[in-house]
Amino acid sequence: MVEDVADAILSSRYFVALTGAGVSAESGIPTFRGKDGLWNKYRPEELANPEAFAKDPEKVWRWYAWRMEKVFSAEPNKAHFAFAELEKMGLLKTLITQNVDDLHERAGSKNVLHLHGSLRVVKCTTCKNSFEIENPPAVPPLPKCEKCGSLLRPGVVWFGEMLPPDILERAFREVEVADLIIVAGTSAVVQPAASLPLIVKRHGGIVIEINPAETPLSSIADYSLRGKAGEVMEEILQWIRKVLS
Ligand code: BV8
Ligand code: ZN
Repeated sequence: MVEDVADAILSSRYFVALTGAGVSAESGIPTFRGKDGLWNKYRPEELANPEAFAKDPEKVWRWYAWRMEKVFSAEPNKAHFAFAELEKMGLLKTLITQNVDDLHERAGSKNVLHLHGSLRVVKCTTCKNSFEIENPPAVPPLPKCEKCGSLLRPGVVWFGEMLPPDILERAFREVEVADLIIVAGTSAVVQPAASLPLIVKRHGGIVIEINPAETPLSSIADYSLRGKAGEVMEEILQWIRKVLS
């Protein structure tokens, strides 16, 4: 199966990837819906949405500062490095991620589309001020905008919020032209991200899923590799290196 996937990648014309929290799991970052997932301890409705933030900004900020700490001190894993290597080889054209960590970039990926924003970005709730951070803010006190004094918020897309239109538009254009997509580490339940692989499928492209568990995507995937992204991506990369050597 892995060699078939490697062959499919080598004969693809336009190969893209969609990743989710599962590709950062082997870096020690908790996923959302897994057994030890974030949503088991907290309810997303309570934290990752504008109403929760308006109701209790300090509670939401403390949760994000904790996640930032985890992400900023984590290291990319073999999955991140494999995607970066496939891009360097000129095989992977674009990496579309739902993740808000920067592990793909830190592994060397250049062409990354963040559908749900990034924990590295903090933005003002009132003016256009938005900037990257090195370290999580110490909360309390609530972080305030230097320009206008309003409350700052994490630069991520919350439930019920629009995805950045330019990024979403580019992601749709990518899957329109893709003839192969690897979907790794996502439970494929969050919209509109989960609809991207269906577009590749609809126009006859190949869908490859990498996930230890079944997902709603499994039934339409051409290949479902039941395993950890770090291990499976490493195997695929080894096959490709062997064929190219
Ligand atoms: C929008 C950022 C509307 C914040 C996130 C009913 C039906 C359909 C849709 C909806 C509905 N009700 C509401 C909606 C819309 C909603 C939605 O899709 N809800 C779902 C849950 C039903 N979507 C939205 O609200 C989006 N906005 O629709 O706007 C709109 C339209 C017009 C005008 C105005 C508004 C916004 C969605 C973005 C929300 N923000 N995160 C933050 O991170 O705090 S979503 C959150 O879930 C994360 O970003 C994450 O990226 C995303 C998806 O999760 P996954 O990445 O898949 O992670 P998960 O834990 O679920 O799964 C991990 C997988 O990895 C598992 O399958 C596991 O088996 C696997 N795994 C584990 N270990 C490994 C592994 N795989 C490989 N290797 C391993 N080692
Ligand atoms: Zn401001």
